Amino acid sequence: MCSVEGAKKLAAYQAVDNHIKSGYKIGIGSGSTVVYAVDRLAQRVENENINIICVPTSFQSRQLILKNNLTLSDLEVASQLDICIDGADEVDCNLNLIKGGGGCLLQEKIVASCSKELIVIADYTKNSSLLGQQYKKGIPIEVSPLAYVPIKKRLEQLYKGEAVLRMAVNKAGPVVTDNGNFVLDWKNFDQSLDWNKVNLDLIQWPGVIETGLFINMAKKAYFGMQDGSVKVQS
Ligand code: ABF
Repeated sequence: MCSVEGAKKLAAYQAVDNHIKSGYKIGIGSGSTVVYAVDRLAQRVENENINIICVPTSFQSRQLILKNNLTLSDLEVASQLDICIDGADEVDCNLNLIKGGGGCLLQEKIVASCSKELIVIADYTKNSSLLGQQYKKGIPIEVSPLAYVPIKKRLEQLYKGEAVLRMAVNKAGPVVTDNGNFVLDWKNFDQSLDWNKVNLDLIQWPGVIETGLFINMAKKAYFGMQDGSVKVQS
């Protein structure tokens, strides 16, 4: 029986071993599963002497890259990446994703969109048949602080459910993203929504910076499973 933490490590190690080649420019996602991917990248740099360049998707992943002595870059220098390896909050059977539970959705989506392929690494709890069924904290939507109330009202009126302003753990104030924005977590929506349409609609609303709906972006997902195997979905 494999723990959730063990499952994250299995998925991350296998994805890095299967996909990363010397010379690659790599988008480094955020979250706890990515920590294992960076760990494996650092081992491979040390043991195999591979040469890689890493572009972070958040302050957290920038720190990870630096701490592991990997070569840090950015999209100004490396605007076309070979691959992006990132976690997710939920992955459906068509590889559509909910991301942004960690608040890094904007940079994650930008970096993924500059990559030839987005490879998802996750533990078995993230695997879902219908997007929106599994992840109970809601779909994250990054919004301008100016507009969080009108966007919340419009979202609830048009699409139902409840859009909750994400608060800091100590409740002293809202969570502020790496980009200076707020996050609305949208819950209890109608499960039968067409997520592609919803995403295309929301990103046009003034004040919506980005959504945590990653539709048709991922190429493959690696899930560490309870039995110690890795399930690969493409
Ligand atoms: C990032 O980290 C996010 O988009 C997602 O919210 C989260 C997944 O984290 P973990 O790997 O800790 O489950 O990838």
